[in-house]
Amino acid sequence: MRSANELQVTRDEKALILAYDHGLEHGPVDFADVPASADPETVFDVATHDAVTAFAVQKGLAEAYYPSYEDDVTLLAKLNGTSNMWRGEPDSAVNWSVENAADLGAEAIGFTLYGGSNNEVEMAEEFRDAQEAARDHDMGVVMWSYPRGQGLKNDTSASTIAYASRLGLELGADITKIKYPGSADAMQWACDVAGNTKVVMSGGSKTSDREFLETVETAMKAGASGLAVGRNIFQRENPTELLDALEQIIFEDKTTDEALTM
Ligand code: FBP
Repeated sequence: MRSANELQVTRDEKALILAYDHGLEHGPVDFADVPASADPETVFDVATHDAVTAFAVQKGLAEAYYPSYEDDVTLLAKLNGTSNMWRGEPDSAVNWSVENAADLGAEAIGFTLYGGSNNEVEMAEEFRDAQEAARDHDMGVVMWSYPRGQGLKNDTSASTIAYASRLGLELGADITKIKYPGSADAMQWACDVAGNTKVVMSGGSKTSDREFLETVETAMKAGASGLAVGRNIFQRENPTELLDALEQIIFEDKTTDEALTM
């Protein structure tokens, strides 16, 4: 079985995953502030930045655009996803098979698990099938571990986020993507219980450059292995500048102040 340090989607054991599944998960409203970001080519171009270790998209974008970028972009196939119009208990349709993603050239799969949802059991069983198929194809496995639903009052509490990162280890992810739990101590707890699974922080809604970089710096110092980010990159007019700074913090261990003055 592959070990996490053999992952094609990491650089020096760390990851900066650019996520661009928002057209499905949130809808075009996420592209309103920077209209060019609705054009997949614009964001595929951003994904060619050296700091980006993998680009997470749904099947349709991969089929239509990835062939033009296969030399410059590492594809992470986000297999499941649901639109924001769904009003039921949190759930995620499996839109893409591992076999098809492997044929397209994906190096890893991404899969959302809503622990605590009424649909957790079915989602975990779907994850099992995808995880085992990914092993057969020598692909990395990234879990979007987002507890939410009827079982949870606070889905970003320290104990919930630590549980989220542990689910990734228990169920066989190489990398587990969690929401930032609000403090260095809580992030450290989540990283400590993740064993040898790499933990990456989810970007969340757009914030200022400094606020975002300081949160990433805190997460890295607490034991995170990087970041999986969407809106904080493609909702900026000049995403390259922020990626340059993130590269310094994630891969060169620089502080926010150092990264902003380079
Ligand atoms: P952001 O950095 O924009 O938060 O993207 C990360 C991500 O996990 C995306 O892959 C996904 O579309 C989105 O967040 C889902 O966010 P939520 O379900 O919390 O609205």
